Amino acid sequence: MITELKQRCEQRFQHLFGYAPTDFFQAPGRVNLIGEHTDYNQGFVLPCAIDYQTVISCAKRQDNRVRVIAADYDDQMDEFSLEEPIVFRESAMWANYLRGVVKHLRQINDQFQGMDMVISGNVPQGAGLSSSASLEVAIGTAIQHLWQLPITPVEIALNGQAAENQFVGCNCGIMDQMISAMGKADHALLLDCQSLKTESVSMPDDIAVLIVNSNFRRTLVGSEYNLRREQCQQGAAFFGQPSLREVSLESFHAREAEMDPTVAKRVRHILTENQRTLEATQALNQGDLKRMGRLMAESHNSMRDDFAITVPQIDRLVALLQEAIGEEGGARMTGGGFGGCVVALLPAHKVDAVKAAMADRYFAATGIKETYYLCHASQGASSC
Ligand code: GAF
Repeated sequence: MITELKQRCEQRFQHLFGYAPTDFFQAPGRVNLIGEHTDYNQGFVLPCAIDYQTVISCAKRQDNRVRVIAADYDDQMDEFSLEEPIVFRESAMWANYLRGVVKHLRQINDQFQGMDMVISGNVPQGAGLSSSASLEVAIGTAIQHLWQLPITPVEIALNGQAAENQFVGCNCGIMDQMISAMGKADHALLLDCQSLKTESVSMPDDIAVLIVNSNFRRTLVGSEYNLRREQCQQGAAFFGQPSLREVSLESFHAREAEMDPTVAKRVRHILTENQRTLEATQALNQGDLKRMGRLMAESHNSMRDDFAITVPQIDRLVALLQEAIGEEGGARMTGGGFGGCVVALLPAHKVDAVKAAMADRYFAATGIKETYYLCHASQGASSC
């Protein structure tokens, strides 16, 4: 798949700019195995990078102009000068990810000049698989390599998050950019979102990562996401702490009854989800799919009952997958919520049987047909 994206970027570059690109870079989307909404609470997440990517072909320029073509948006071009303030473009949303990354990068290191780029990708958009983070990280990686800037993958991830928070206006946490920048082939990554320390967790070939798109379009995702952030912040403030990372389950249980009931539920999800994420890391390290499946089911129930970020269509899809998979493995909603994708882990040899068992059961229940992406835990951003 990456070969096709590269060819497309190379061909469009040559055709539209009239010369050949010098370099190619890629950054992947991600699927989160467990640890949802814990990142902005300074907690733990366990995502893996997937083999769906954003690819960039590029070349340095001798002046300060930046020209970028979005091959997937009818070759639309964005062009601006590094000598002028970089401003938000209402008419082309895709261009703001690029502009935001460039603008924030210049605040860390401005030792780069203009460049020409062509971008193309195959991370499904609006499905909760982090197409925007992969775009931000791909651009950051391209600039870093092209101009040999002394900045690390963690800084590229933080820069992507800053662009998204402050320029694009989406208040996301750090998980998506970190896994896109730091992913390791055949591994998931336990990420401590407080220290930004990572630990690779092996994903053996005999465990399949099956992503199932509910094709239920996410709505409310922005406003509800921000509301969950506020409620978690209220929870931390109730305990007099800067974040929920500093709150233990014991102190929560001791004072739960005094709390606003909605805030208490949100806090319970975060605290138990952190614990499940650490347990899931152990389970995966031991190749224990049964335990992993139980933890995924508990995580889904917690997102449904305590964090209230699932929708009936997703709950149905998860229940059908859990039934089809049985005890060896499991399924849960993945990502920000309110629609999007479900992630399933199962023995690789059972994938066809599980898909066959699903038949048209989801369609019969919801009137929507699901889409499957069988993924491989992949390498993070790199030249390609
Ligand atoms: C979205 C956000 F971008 C992430 O930072 C994370 O909070 C996730 O939702 C929920 O776990 O993908």
